[in-house]
Amino acid sequence: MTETLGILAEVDQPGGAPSGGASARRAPASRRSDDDSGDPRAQLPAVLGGRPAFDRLVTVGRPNLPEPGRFLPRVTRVLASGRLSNFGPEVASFEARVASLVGARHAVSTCNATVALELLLRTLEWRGEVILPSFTFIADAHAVRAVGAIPVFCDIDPATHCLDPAAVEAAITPRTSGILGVHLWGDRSAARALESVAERHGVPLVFDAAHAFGCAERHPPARLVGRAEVYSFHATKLVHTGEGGVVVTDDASLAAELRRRTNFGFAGEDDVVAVGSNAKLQELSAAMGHAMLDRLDAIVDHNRRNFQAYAIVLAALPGVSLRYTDTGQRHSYHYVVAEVDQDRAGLTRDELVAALRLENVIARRYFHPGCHRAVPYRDARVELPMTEAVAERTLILPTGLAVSPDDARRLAFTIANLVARAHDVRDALSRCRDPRLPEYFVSSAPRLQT
Ligand code: T4K
Repeated sequence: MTETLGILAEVDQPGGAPSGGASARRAPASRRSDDDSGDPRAQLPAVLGGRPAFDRLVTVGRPNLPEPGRFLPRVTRVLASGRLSNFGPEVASFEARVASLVGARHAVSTCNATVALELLLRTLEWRGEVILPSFTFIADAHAVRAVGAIPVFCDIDPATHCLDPAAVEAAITPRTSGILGVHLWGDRSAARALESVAERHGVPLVFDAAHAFGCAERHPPARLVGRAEVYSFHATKLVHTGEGGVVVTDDASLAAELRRRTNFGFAGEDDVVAVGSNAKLQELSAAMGHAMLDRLDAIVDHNRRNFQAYAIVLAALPGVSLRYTDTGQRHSYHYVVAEVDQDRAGLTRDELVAALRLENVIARRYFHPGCHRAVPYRDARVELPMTEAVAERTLILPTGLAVSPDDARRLAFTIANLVARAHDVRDALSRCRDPRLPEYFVSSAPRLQT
């Protein structure tokens, strides 16, 4: 459910808090670009010749960094130990911390989440059809294909952006070997309904939880839903190890089997018992992971303040709404997800993303156009109307430690300013050839093909 009211109620508004996007919409189009008030509402958008809202790049995905004082001593210790990989003590203690934080009995770390997904599906011997969303990162489809299974893309519920349990139920056939759910944007609210469907049909269920670290159900008490979950610790994630991932499960034999497969399938010094890979996390990466976990609460708190700063402004702005699912979850606020209603905003999502690039803001249109439209998968020719509609209107806004709440507020007002001048912005974009525009925007623009 798109609902920002709950979080707005929690907002501790400082003096001079913004009054909302409505006033931004009244910004007079005749104001000069050299207005130095610092309020983006008083300035011409960059696409109309004004100065960019930011003098540095503000981007989705800028990594949160550990505190050097927590990270560097660990690095020194790892170097002194002479143990750099193959199940050293940093990895072991990092896995233990992760397992305890997510409430699972076992955590098996990997070099990234994509490989973790592959190993998991291979270990579970999913060789038939695998039901999964198309509205997710392409890694999910690749993992299914990599183990020789057939991806069956299923539509999402626009309220959660996650698999629609009813659509999943309808997609189950005797050939279904499993369901790969995704807690997109950290939203776990559809997980239990999916679990009911899976149980009713006796189909195994696992989750891609790449976005869900730091997100948990509050009520009822958190427990693992599905047989296993895969988290990503990529640099762009809430907590990261540079590159890395982990499979968590309560199943000891699954964990043992997975661990073997991360190490070439070795059961002993030279006894290979399964087809494996080299998917191990390094000690230095685990050191980074520890230092990031030390910062977890501070990062979530920072993200919450950024989210609130966005929410205050965007709540009053017609046409651009912030997604916030409050179904008794603890959030990480790692993804600031907005939806653009082009009829009300006067701009399409892509136009807004393009205009923001000229303001030195890199917002992303994750996960456009959906896996089912990607070259390797588009032969499937499935009809996913909800996926297509949501993929067309969703954009992700920058957050994390590299973005301050003031930046978030400024960015939200910049969006409000663009929407307030939508007609002029659209017109200027249609003539704009700035190389900073996204390649897809330029190549899809009819004006440049003439
Ligand atoms: N499942 C889901 C649902 C996922 O979202 C992902 C990964 C996976 C599975 C697979 O997990 P891993 O195998 O990666 O562990 C990025 C990430 O590469 C990818 O990990 C992530 N999802 C996805 C959502 O985002 P791109 O193609 O958008 O990356 P890129 O290079 O454009 O970077 C994103 C932004 O971050 C850019 O604006 C630049 C900035 N950035 C990035 C890095 C790596 C930095 O400022 N510094 C950096 O070090 O995929």
